[in-house]
Amino acid sequence: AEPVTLHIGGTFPMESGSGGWAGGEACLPAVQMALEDVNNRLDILPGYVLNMTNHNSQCQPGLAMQQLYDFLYKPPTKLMLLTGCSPVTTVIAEAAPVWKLVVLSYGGSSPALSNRNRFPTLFRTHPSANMQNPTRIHIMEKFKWKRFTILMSVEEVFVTTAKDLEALARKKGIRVDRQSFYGDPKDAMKTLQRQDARIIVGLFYVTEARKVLCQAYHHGLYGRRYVWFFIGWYADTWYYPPPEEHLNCTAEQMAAAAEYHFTTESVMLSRDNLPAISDMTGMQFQERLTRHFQKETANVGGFPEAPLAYDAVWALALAFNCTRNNLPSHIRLENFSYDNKIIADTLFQCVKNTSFRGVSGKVMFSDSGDRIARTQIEQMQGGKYKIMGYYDTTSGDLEWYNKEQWLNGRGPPPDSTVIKKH
Ligand code: ABU
Repeated sequence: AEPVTLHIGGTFPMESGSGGWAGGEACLPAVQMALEDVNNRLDILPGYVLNMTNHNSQCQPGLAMQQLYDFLYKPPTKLMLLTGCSPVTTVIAEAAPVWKLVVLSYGGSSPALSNRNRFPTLFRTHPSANMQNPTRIHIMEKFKWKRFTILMSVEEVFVTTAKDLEALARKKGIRVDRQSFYGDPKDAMKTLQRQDARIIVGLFYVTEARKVLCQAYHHGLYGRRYVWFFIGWYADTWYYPPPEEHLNCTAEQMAAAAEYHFTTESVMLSRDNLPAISDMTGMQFQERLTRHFQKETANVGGFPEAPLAYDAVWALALAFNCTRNNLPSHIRLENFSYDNKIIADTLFQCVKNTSFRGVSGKVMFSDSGDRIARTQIEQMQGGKYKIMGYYDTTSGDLEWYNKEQWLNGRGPPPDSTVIKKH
């Protein structure tokens, strides 16, 4: 007999008009690869084939809402939605329960998304940005910094991350100052200069990061007395100034300001030699995905997150499989409609109980639908990122390679002006 098609909807930010995350460039091919792999497997969803309708959300929530209505009101009925980028995931996951839809986010890092009351049917393979905060605090303590400043753009993803970081710092007796900006960081940078900020944690999307770095150069907020922490999922070459952004900085100035900054990011690719459920190791997945691109993968948007997108499809397929096996015999998965509570509840339970070895590592969701992951710390040395170590938030263990470098050649700079006693 002909296989039955199960439909899903997906939004991918292929580019980002408003300066958000353009991770669809690598995440869309990763999802398509996973759909192909799942459809070729005889032991998963036998008699069914998965099909995805997808839209380019441009990481813009307004556009994504329109696309959600498109998924809902244009047949066929979708059984689940895949989303990327926090602002888009937020609006879709807030609305989806009205249509009894489960949302699986491969690219939403906002800590706000962990709220089960606000997002009752959301799960994500992308770890929350809060996972970085214990790591940041651990590093502050390691280098004996008792004061730091958060510079952030006013987006819920960064505001909620900053709040959590501030609360953790307070518990450790570390003083935190906070500066926010919307679009243009110039005034905020002047304030940082006035406040004599030395250790600065930046929370913003990459377009804003370039503006910040250029302003850091012009305000002299870089070099031996300053340490910047940036988000680690930007492309490796993020600090090169693209001509269309008309930054008032040359490539050399940007590179000078970027030297010796640190980044933190969740580990998103399994280094395990054991193959994942797809029969590929993380490295094999990455090699296969790399063949899709004509250019250097360091410049492909969403390349680091692609394993999360690939694993999201496997999570979804396994959950459909589980739902099919757990439904009463008179109800079939393909009969799902946007008011079918039995199928929706069974599917929700199946996603909740997900547990498999993915190319991004072990895939499991906490009660709030979150992913648990280790953090990787890197430092830019000579224009290249070098791994400094790993932090395990669950155990509190820091694996540190003592490879950090400082411009003064001595050690970490102080967190404020040192007043000499005579
Ligand atoms: N690692 C990409 C996260 C993007 C976002 O949360 O919008």
